[in-house]
Amino acid sequence: EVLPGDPEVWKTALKAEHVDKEDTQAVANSVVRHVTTTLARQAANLDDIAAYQATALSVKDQLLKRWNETTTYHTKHAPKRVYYFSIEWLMGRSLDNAVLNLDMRNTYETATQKLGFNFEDLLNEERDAALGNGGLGRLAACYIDSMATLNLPGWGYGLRYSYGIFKQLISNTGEQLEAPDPWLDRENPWEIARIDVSYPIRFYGRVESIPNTSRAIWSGGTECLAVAYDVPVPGFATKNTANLRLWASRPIQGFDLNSFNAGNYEASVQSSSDAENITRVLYPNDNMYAGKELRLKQQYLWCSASLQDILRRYQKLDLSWEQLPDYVVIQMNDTHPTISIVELMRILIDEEEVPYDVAWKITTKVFAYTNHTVLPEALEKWPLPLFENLLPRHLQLIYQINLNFLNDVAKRFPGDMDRIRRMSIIEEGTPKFVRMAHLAIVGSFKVNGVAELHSQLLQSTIFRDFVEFKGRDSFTNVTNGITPRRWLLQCNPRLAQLITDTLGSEHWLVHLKQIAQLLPMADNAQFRAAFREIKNENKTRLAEVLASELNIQVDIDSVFTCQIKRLHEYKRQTLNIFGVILRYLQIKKATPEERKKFVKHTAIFAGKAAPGYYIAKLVIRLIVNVSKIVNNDPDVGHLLRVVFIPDYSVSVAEVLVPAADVSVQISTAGTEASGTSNMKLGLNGALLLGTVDGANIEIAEDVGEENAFLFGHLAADVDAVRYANSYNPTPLAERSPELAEVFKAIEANTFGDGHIYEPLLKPIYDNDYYLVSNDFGSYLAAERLVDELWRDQEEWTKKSIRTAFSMGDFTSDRSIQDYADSIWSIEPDPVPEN
Ligand code: OX2
Repeated sequence: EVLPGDPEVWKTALKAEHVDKEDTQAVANSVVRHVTTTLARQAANLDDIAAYQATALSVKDQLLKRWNETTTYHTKHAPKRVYYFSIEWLMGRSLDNAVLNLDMRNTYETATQKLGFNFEDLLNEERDAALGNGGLGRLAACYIDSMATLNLPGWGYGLRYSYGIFKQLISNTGEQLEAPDPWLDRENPWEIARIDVSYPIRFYGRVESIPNTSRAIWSGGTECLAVAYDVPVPGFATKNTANLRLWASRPIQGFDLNSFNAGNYEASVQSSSDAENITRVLYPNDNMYAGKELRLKQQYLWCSASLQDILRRYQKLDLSWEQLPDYVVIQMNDTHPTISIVELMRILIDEEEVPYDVAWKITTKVFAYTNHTVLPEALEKWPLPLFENLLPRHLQLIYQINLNFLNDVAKRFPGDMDRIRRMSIIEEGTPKFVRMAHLAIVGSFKVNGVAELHSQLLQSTIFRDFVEFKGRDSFTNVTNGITPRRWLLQCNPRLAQLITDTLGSEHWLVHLKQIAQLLPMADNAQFRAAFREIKNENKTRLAEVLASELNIQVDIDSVFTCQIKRLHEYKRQTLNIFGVILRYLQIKKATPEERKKFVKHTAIFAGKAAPGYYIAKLVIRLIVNVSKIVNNDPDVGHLLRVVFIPDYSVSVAEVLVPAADVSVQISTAGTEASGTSNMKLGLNGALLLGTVDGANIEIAEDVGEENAFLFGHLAADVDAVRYANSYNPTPLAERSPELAEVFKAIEANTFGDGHIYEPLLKPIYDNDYYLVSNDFGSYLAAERLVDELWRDQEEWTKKSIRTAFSMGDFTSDRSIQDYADSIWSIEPDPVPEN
């Protein structure tokens, strides 16, 4: 490398910057340097917040060195790269994860201790980066961790929302209230603002076609800037550091000087605050399409900026556009980034003067699309008038893409008008709609689902026509995974240590399959005792939090059942809480002698409801009000506790996951595409209580069905039951006498005014779309098996050990390797260690 100025001075300076992994003093020096200079604070008035910030900044220095080396190396080497486009990145906290991945946790712990701080306390000062709703956003976070760890050249692209997912408060009456999440208020030590990396983004305006070409000029409308913020993401035990580039919207000019000079101050700043508003807040819907113009603006700003960035990088290689797919692959996390297919066409055709057919060939070799849901209410389709107004040139291109596509369909299936209508990217009607999933499939070379069953369902139901047209090879499955660094090493350090000690090395953290070697330990009484002791310690830690934060006393000898996920009808928190109510009624009815036979239960719930999702909010209300009655009923004693933990987040999950005995995964079969809390909980030894749905199926296969509690109707039977429920409903008491008893208790005001819950109960009486009543009986039977097994703690622990050590396939490293091999065709390209 050529160094400007005096190379010796450079070299000495760079060397002085080096911090040895084990050098506690050097780490302390770097923390103190940030205290005194970056933060301008003194030792005397240093609180935990500032100490956390200085520590984080010091760790970021380490990350940036590796980040620089990685980017320099990749720039020189120019490998094919993958770009993961996700509108959500649910990263959680970074400090603990970073020091673990850097192998500097001990050094930082000791250094901060010597400076007078408790490292755990500092970790708790960090605010979660909660730029996501649930599984989809957390998946992206696990995936970038694995991309970095596997030394794959890849970047993530997303949006830097000023406000992440809302903070959930629970009122006295059990209602969810939403408060903003101003996570950037304290400054974010993990990002670097790249004010020099920004791109103009246009909205609205008009289009003029250039005669005798396929080109057009898009002008007018309004413009703003997308500015890059980079978040370095370290791999585990490698120098390789990935980049997560998040865009923030900014006005192109500070304010409108003409209005300002004319004395119209409000108008002069209006357009500037309009621009800033685009990336102001994350849309708080999970698995639910809302159709708001601002959301489409977010999507376009993010996609256009990311593509401009990628193409600028590519152009430095000085190659032809035809070679783009040899250097660039873009994975679309759901349909949210689908507009980037059209944006790449626009840039190639209108700006780079590439002929239409050539541009289409290039584009369709660059994009791949991951679908995460078959739920109709989650599929994005933009009202055409809204779309045309905001992105007029893109709509023209979509018409052209659709025309060519439907011509090809017509050639393959002559006269099949119904098929053409079904497959069209434009849905007819008033208004018309743009179907983003269809556009995503037409513009991608590969489409995948996120678990075996889900991928099969995609191919046999909503995308069936497309499989018939494009061929089976264009469709595949990549089962989701989770990073074992955060979801075992970080959240359950004692279990991680036990594994490392027993295996004799840490390799399992990057080759998770190796934990299967520990399966025979299930039959070792001493190991079981150690394993159980760790689980109990994790339960104790959770119990302390519940006592101090919620004033609820739980018995750590009870079964901790955990259902921790977004509130959604298809996820059926209802089944769980109705089961709890039935248990409560049974305890009430029992004699003191009979009560002794009950297995003690602690039912733990956590999760947010979309602010506009009335039924989901009502379920929270029911859970909270049931918990108030049950937890304070002297008849219940220690037999039952119900806990709703407010404001679920990644960092809350890190406390819950290691403490769970039972993983509650009870969606209606065929509705949960994969699920990922099932993987986190399983890896930490929770037994699966679940339906035959999503990744539950593959988990049960791997852990062995004898170690899991499966129940409920199968996906293949759901439609028929649903049909019977709505067209020929039998009375609830016939479908499920137990559920009828539960409903009666609710209606009799056992948990406060029963009237309130009518909108929740009525649909179950009337047509029960999600099969709650049809699955209740087998759910209760599965719970009885749970209770029976719990009575034999040695047997339970055996199954728990077998569960944990059979989860080797559910690491995101395996998922990412699958993507790299079967979709991206990219190779590891590790930054050389010096
Ligand atoms: C979620 C799915 O509901 C969940 O099953 C899956 O595990 C997760 O994505 C990651 O693949 N929004 N969130 C999801 O799908 C959509 C749409």
